[in-house]
Amino acid sequence: MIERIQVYVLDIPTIRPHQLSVATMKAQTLVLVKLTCADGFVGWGEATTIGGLKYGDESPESIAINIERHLGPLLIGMNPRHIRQCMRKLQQSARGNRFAKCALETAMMDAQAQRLGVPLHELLGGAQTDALPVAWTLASGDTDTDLAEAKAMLAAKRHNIFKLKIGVHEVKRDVAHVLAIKSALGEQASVRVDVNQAWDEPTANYAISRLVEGGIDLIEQPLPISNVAGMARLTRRFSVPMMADEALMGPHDALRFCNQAAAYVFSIKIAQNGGLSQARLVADLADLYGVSLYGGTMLEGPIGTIASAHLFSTFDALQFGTELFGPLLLSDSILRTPLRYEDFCLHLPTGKGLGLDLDLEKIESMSRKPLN
Ligand code: MUC
Ligand code: MG
Repeated sequence: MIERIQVYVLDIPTIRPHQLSVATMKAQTLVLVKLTCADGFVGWGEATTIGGLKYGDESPESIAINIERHLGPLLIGMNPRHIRQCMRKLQQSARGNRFAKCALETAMMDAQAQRLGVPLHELLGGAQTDALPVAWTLASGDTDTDLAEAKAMLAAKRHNIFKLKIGVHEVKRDVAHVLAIKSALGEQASVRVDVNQAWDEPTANYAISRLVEGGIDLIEQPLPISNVAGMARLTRRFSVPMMADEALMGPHDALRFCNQAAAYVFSIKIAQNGGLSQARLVADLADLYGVSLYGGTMLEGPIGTIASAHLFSTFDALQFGTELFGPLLLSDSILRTPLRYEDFCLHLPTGKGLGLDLDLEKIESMSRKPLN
């Protein structure tokens, strides 16, 4: 029986400002869920978003209060082994709230995997790899700083895939910034851009023509999420792949993108899609329609990052790697044993459930009191 659900909200400064077209982050707010079962098993989940309400339609505060007041109580007394039934109850009783639902499903899966004595990925079909390639996002807002950061990452063998956040500045300045970094790094790195919906279609046509010539490998969410037809036109027009990110909020969006051939790649995010099972469904749809996969992040801490890693490790192919670097952007850690980032990859933990060594006292002491 599910006995207790607790929420923790932690504000952790980032190691440097992280500039997206929608927000400049100087801190990240982790929303964590602890689910305690009557048989003694405890599971953890995470529902972290970006920039308050600037990125998505759930804020850390709304997630926390909705879990505490509405979603959590629905699960109290239910059988924690029957995760599908529990998720069905949440779907039937509450609209939206994809991030909150993701945290609860992750916590149930963590507890159930521990109960069965297996790593979480075994509930999702089993890992097909134990090392996931990890991109790093260059988003300091300054070309020289970004380049120095990329060179340091290459030298440390931590990342050789770089995603550049653009869309804040005038398009010519953004294009010059990206091309300067690509030409300095050359073939030793894959350089991609994430526009976070900042362009209209004419701007996208202008910029992407130049980015293709400069050897950029991937264009992420260049247009607003509502412009699916525009994404389809860009996908047809350019040889460089278009990737859908924010536009994918579950299987229905994924199906629309598949039917309209509106992206060549899907960024799979567990929270944005409403949990591990829904994200799995999106990935399966992508496979059916010949869409390639990328493992996305909401810049979560270790819990959301490793939950995502368990799912991504089960994919048949992850053609564009992942960007599971969230914990590395944080200036403090909630783990007693750090995650293993080595040889350009994140290495999957081998323990039961999520397989994390959480510092429970630190989580308790760092959490906001009260939560809002
Ligand atoms: C996004 O839109 O992809 C992921 C990496 C990063 O730097 O920002 C996030 C959000
Ligand atoms: Mg993105």
